[in-house]
Amino acid sequence: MERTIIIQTKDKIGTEVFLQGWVHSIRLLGKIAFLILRDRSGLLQVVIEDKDMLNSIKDLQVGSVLEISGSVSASEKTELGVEVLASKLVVINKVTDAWPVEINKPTLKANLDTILDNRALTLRHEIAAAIFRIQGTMAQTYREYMINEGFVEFFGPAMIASSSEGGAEIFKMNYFGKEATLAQSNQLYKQMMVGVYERVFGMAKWFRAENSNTRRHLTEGMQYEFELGFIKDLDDILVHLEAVLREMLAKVEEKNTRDVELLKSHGYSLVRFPESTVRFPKYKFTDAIKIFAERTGQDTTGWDDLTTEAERELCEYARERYATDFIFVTNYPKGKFYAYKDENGVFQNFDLLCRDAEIVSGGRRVDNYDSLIERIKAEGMDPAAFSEYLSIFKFGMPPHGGFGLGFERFTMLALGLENIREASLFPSDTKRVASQSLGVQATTGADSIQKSIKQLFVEAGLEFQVLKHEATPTSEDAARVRGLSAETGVKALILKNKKTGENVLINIPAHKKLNIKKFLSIYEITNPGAKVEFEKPEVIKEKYGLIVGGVPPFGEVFGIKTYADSEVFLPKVVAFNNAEQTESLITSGSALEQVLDAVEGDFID
Ligand code: AMO
Repeated sequence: MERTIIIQTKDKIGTEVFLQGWVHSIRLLGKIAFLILRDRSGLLQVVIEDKDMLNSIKDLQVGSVLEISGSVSASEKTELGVEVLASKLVVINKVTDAWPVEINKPTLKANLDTILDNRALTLRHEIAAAIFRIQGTMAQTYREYMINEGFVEFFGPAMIASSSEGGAEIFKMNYFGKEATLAQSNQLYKQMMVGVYERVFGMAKWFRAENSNTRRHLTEGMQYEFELGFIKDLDDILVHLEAVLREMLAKVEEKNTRDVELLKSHGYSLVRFPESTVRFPKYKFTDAIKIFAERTGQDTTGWDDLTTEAERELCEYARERYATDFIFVTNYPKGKFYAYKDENGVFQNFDLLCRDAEIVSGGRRVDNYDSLIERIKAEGMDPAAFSEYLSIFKFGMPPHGGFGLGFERFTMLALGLENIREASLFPSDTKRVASQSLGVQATTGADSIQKSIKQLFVEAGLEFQVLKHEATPTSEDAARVRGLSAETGVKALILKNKKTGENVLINIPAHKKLNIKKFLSIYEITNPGAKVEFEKPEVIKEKYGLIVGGVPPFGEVFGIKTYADSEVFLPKVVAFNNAEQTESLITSGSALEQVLDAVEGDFID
């Protein structure tokens, strides 16, 4: 029998259907079970009454892949208006492992770190799935708009010889013994392509060694590139930008109705445009900072860029005055080396701010060979490294300009997401590559951990002493051989989250007892409903190369989230076993507080 997609069952009441999908949930009620099946089109209730079938599903976990045959009947109790009574059920792939997070609940009850650590699985949650379906619509609409307007799509290189944006945020790589870089954007290439097609667009990867750990920075992303030849002024660019953004959101509302409703029902809200006949508000930089100064009383003298706070405030202003989430700021006092200055020395560049941050940069470009050489030199760069780019200006470049739209930034702000990482499938940032934590490459093995911890103190210029001694399996032993009082000791305990298997490390004063309830009250904020137990010594040995009694307080060094009771930092002298039972590091409480990356709280009786 041909497969029926879940959404089609609505039109097949009274007939037999053959379904394929994943177990979304199972409710076993003795002689009857309600199994919710998920496929690409939605969820369906399957009723199971047959004894053997009930037996075969009783220990099935969420995500198991099934084939079900059955008859469709109308049902007032289900959202779809139908349900299926199963006559045959085949388990194609059975899930037996416990899920690290519950993906079948309306909200994913896990913190962002856990969500990203398990990205391939958490993407299956309906909210994440909705976000990226919407992104797909945005991408398709961008492409369609550009093609309809006579732009040609181009695919620029991601590995390039020199910088494309200037600045220091460049990933360099060893390229067969020579140096190459990962493109910060397709800037130079889109300009080159204007010489070929006049109007071009691209959807390109960029890479930036941006050491900013914020809710809006990534190190890898996509930019919607756009470049237009024979422009008169900035407005030739802005009209397209405004129109394509409106079109992208309009198509999302039209094609992704269910996804948008789902997001709205979870408190997300779509970005607000001005009335269809009204242009986006636009302010020159000098006027924008005046508005900021007036609204906040802050002194903006000497500013050549907007601060994060100013961007937020200007967006607030746009909302109050124009009832829109967008505002252009033009003519910044500084520009990149390719940014055009008019005859009055004013940069013809702009940023588009949305909700509280910049989502697009753009402007007219320098099109004169000699001025460009000067500008490149002024940035401390060597024009020889730009020879191919520069060649186009000797062979006929029209007045031109364009923009780069940060795709993840736009998705985040257009949908009202909290964090840019939610708008990137497999985000890379200062701590992750393709969503995988660099913590998995954390130091392991007592020797390396020990050295890394000493290094932390050395780098911070803090004093410490190292004491070699007999093995000290307990904190009492440790205090005795150190010749210090028990109050000076720091006890590092490794716990395990029973549901996710994640380890956490808690530091408490050696003479005190851990109060798990108090710890959970903090831990539960980011891990709702979590239960914890002490990790087994053999697991600690295997995972981190550490023996209990030698575990140091620095969990982050070996990739474990770390907590510390505030009392451990109080004593003038503190001591802890540094990765071995036979070595102690002695320092002061305040020095420890400076170098220990830990969540502080009250975790003791
Ligand atoms: P710019 O460097 O301003 O301009 O980048 C354009 C847009 O890309 C996004 N973006 C980022 N998003 C997340 N994390 C980052 N680290 C990050 N860096 C940039 C932002 C930003 O507005 N070549 C020019 C564009 C042009 O003039 O055509 C450029 O790259 O949304």
